[in-house]
Amino acid sequence: MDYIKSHIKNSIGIITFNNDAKRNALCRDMLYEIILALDDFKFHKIRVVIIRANPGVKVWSAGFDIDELPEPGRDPLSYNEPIEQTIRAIQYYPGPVIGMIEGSVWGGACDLAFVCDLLIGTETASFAITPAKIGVPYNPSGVLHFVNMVGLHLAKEMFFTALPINAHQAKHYGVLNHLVPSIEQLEEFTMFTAEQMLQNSPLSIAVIKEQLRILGDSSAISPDTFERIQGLRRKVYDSKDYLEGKRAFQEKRKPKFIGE
Ligand code: YZS
Repeated sequence: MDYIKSHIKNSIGIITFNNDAKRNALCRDMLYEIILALDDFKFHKIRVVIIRANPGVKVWSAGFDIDELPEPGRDPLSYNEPIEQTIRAIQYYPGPVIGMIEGSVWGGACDLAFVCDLLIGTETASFAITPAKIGVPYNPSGVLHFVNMVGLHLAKEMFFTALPINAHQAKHYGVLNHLVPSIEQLEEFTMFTAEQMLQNSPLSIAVIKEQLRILGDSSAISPDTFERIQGLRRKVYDSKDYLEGKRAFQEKRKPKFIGE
């Protein structure tokens, strides 16, 4: 199946998530389709991209496809996992990528949305980061995306509670650049914003975007510290709790975590 639709409208590239039955859970094939669409837009020198879901959805994306999480013993979010490749494809896209958000955004999809250059959403938008709900050891680059976006304290609250922040909180904390009342206005305002960007110098925008990415990632850590973080994360993805989190989701029950 096609997990996404991609087309070009008024010189703007549009990627639409298209697996409503599975709440746009980000399976590997869907992530590869997003990467291919971005590659294709880049090849055609498309200067602004919009990532959206079908109009009227309650869930923008339910996050990483939990059925595809590896069994314990393997890092679920290592550098070359498709979700990480997709996140980098958005960050490295040489032009603005606008996340157009209607509905709830979960886990890895929240990370994917947070690396978009701008987010515009409706009242139904909400954002949750959920590794603690499943027992996943989140990765350092992902954790940094959240700290950069919402600051340390809210990042901690979001990670520790795994509860969503609503559209008004998201606007208040600067996650949403703009909050609009309806899907019609969302489409209109997002296209208007993208068209404004098309008026400006693409080279200047691409270089400023890359500088902001480099500066945003520029908290240096020593190799020793990095290895310590990896060691800590391994304890989690080798754990009984990680296996329990995945099984509980698949069996549609609450997980029983034991801290081992
Ligand atoms: O029962 P069927 O076969 O129709 O399938 C159901 C769900 O099992 C499936 N589905 C998913 N499958 C795999 N991975 C997912 N993330 C996922 N989400 C949903 O889609 C079918 C429809 O789902 P329902 O639950 O019946 O839909 P609904 O009642 O509308 O509820 C929607 C939500 C989004 C509230 C619900 O599906 C949900 O809680 N999904 C999981 C959200 C979540 O916790 N995502 C985080 C995934 N983890 C990550 O992204 C990272 C690895 S991490 O954990 O680190 O953050």
